[in-house]
Amino acid sequence: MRIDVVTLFPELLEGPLRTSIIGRAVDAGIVEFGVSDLREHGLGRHRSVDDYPYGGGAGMVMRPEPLFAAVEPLRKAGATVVLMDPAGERLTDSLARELSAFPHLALVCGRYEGIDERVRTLVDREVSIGDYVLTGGELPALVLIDAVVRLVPGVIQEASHEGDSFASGLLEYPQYTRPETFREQAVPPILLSGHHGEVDRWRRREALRRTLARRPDLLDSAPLTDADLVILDELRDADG
Ligand code: JD8
Repeated sequence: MRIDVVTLFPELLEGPLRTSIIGRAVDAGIVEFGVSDLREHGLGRHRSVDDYPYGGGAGMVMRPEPLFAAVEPLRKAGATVVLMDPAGERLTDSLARELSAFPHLALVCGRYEGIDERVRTLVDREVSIGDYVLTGGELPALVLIDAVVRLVPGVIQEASHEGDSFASGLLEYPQYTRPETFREQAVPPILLSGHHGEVDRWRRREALRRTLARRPDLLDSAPLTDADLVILDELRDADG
């Protein structure tokens, strides 16, 4: 998979894309990144990329010409072009899975008060990472890359996506490692018992308990078995 990022701040992307699991996917040749500096397509002696908004108002708007100059060659190369934008479709695990199947993505990052509206004709999708205001599209692009790249075959142990909380539709069960007792808090004895069947049942119950307590909305769409429904009734009876 190839992912190009179009940005005024290439340095915001470089460290994260070289680090940890994403960096390893690059070293393994599974994903390839290109970071394109919009300033290189800026206009005039000052390489200008923004201008005042027609109709007035505060702040600056990104001009269309540099964005078209940076993105058109990526489109021609076959990229699916994604604009990071607060008005976009919300990034979910399901959208990340869909995007992980494309061979070539180009992520367009705006800054300032936003982009000239005509740039939307250049993009295939618009994606937002959530309802909070950020200063530009670079951190959203990194979030999207992180969510997508880990799903590309070979990047992480396949078995670990099956346990993904959003794959099961539930929150994660509690996890423990050594030591067995830390500051008077013991690891639940069932996890030390070696009874794998009982461990699995305990984990399912705890995932249901946590989801019921913290994200009951998820239970409406999670695939639940009859045994899960019995457990949920017990949990509701026990704690309200
Ligand atoms: C791109 C400029 C700054 C400042 C409106 C658009 C995504 N979930 C998300 N939150 N914020 C963004 C995002 C913000 C951006 C740009 C994405 C380009 N800004 C804001 C206030 C006024 N602009 C985002 N994806």
